[in-house]
Amino acid sequence: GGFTEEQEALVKTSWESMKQNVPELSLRFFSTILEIAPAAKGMFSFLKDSDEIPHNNPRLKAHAIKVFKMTCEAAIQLREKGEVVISENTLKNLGSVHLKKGVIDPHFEVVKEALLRTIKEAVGEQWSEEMEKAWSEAYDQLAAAIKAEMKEES
Ligand code: HEM
Ligand code: ISQ
Repeated sequence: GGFTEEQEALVKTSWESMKQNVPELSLRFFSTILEIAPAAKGMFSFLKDSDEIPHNNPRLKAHAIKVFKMTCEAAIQLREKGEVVISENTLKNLGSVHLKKGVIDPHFEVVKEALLRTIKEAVGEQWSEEMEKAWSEAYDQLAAAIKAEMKEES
């Protein structure tokens, strides 16, 4: 079935409440990725010169938040157009960055799991199965677009 207005609203309202706390959210998200897949450490330049996750790295924060924002955008487009549309330049850049860093398909499941866990923790009692499903669907469609571009470029 299509992406409903209700699903779009679940994503939008949870993101609105989460974005009040961007620094903590981005750190939790990133830490959770590395918790699930410690081997992913080597891919991120934020960790180049240290073993610890930097607590105030503006690039880490910006990129982490972009994943949330883009997933939220994807939800809006899924409801409006029935598909995720990303500008050609953005998609080409995302494809080449992830390809160059050595990202492969199973990594996308890791990031998805980390995203969902971070949201669950952040929204507390607001969390529901419907909310999880809405974020999952939006993320899956966004990930599919990036993966397709990576295959195109490889
Ligand atoms: C970089 C988004 C999935 C690992 C980035 C950037 C964005 C982004 C916006 C910054 C690009 C730039 O520098 O111009 C996303 C989105 C994803 C996704 C929206 C899924 C829907 C993944 C996955 C992995 C990953 C599955 C693997 C664990 C990385 C790495 C970088 C990166 C290693 C480079 C960071 C650095 O500067 O060192 N991603 N990403 N991403 N992403 Fe992702
Ligand atoms: C880049 N791509 C996917 C997930 C991320 C999480 C934190 C920082 C950067 C990221």
